[in-house]
Amino acid sequence: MSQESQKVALITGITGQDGAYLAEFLLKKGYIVHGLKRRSSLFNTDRIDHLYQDPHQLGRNFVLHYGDLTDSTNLIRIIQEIQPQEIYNLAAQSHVKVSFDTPEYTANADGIGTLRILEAVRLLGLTDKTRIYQASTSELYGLVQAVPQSETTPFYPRSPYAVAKLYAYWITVNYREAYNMYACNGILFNHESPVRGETFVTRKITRAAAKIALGLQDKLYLGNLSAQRDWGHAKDYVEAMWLILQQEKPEDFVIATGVTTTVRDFVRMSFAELGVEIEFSGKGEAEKGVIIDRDDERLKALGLDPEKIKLGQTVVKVDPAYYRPTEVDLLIGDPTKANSKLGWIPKYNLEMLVNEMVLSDLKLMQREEYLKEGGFDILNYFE
Ligand code: NDP
Ligand code: GDR
Repeated sequence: MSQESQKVALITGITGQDGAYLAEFLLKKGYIVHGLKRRSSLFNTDRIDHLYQDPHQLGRNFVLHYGDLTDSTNLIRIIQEIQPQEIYNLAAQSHVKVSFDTPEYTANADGIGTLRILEAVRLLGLTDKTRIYQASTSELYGLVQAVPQSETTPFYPRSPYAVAKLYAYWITVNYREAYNMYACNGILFNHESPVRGETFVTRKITRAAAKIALGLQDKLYLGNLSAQRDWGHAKDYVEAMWLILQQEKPEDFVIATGVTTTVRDFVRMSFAELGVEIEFSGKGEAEKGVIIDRDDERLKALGLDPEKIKLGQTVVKVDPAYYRPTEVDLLIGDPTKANSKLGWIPKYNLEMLVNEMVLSDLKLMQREEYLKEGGFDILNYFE
């Protein structure tokens, strides 16, 4: 394909979970992919290092630019330079709990950041050329109004993150209506993967399950075990983002699996994947998860030592520090519109997701154990 006939996309948040999967997806489709990354004191490109191309190479189709959603002039310059046909605005301070600690920054990056992208496209006269995808979220539904949640369910945000995303949602709709822009919201429910950020609950659980099975960690401390989430796989969800920008008319879509699960059950499923059975007892802050059975064959097949799994050991406890001042109790999405209009059907179910995440973290932790045994403890760098 000649470079002139290749489509050009800009992904903000390219170093994040979704940015990495989307970049890979678009490159496979033959796009030239530009990504916005923040400067940081350590490398922050782990998730996209496999896509890296030497800047001295001619005809590159993967290019990174330093930038930030809080910096309008930088965004205007980059968009002017690359003239993208598609912009995927995925950059955000995306942690709900952290948004209670950094509400102003979250509003700036997640709310006004979206406005900056829309304005850049408008000011540069690209409204007919550039299509915009906005990473909206099921957190918009917040306090349960109705289930399952669809494109017509009223919003009731419950965190500074969700309130910032509410602004982003509506400013996207407004620019679409006011300036006839092709700008759409994907209202995505939780989606996870082996490269999910380590402080989101699924990854926190799969990492801890692997460490506990290896004897590298004692306990996992969690917050609200009864929260229910509609969890899908990021790989399926980035395909939906692309489909949303390929339609004749710009519209907003809910992307979800339609199945909801408690955090507690996600814990059970993750340990079960390793051959460890957990039972929960107690209520509220006193709830705990105890090992009640183990499958020695499964453990051995995974290279684990069954002797390290002690029946009766408490491995999960509640720490109220992880509670949120206002919680979102139940999310379950209705993806009917995406199924019928986009033809989007997820390939992964929750069992497949848990399996992939747990086995990937086990491999990672086995590497860590190996290094530790060899006398190299990465946590004790400076000693
Ligand atoms: P991540 O937290 O993994 O990635 C966020 C990305 O945004 C990172 O690349 C991060 O950079 C970047 N970023 C953060 N702040 C800024 C800023 N001020 N300027 C530029 N870049 C910034 O999130 P996900 O990949 O999981 O999610 C992608 C988007 O989708 C987010 O907007 C999120 O809110 C939204 N979303 C996610 C869902 C999910 O379940 N994953 C569900 C619904 C919506 P760095 O690597 O340097 O930190
Ligand atoms: P969420 O994801 O807030 O839904 O936002 P997260 O995984 O952080 O929490 C899910 C639920 O688990 C409960 N929980 C815990 N959460 C974390 N992080 N750590 C814990 O120890 C813990 N214990 C219980 C939470 O209270 C919550 O109910 C994610 C982000 O990706 C957002 O950017 C995105 O918009 C939404 O999903 C859809």
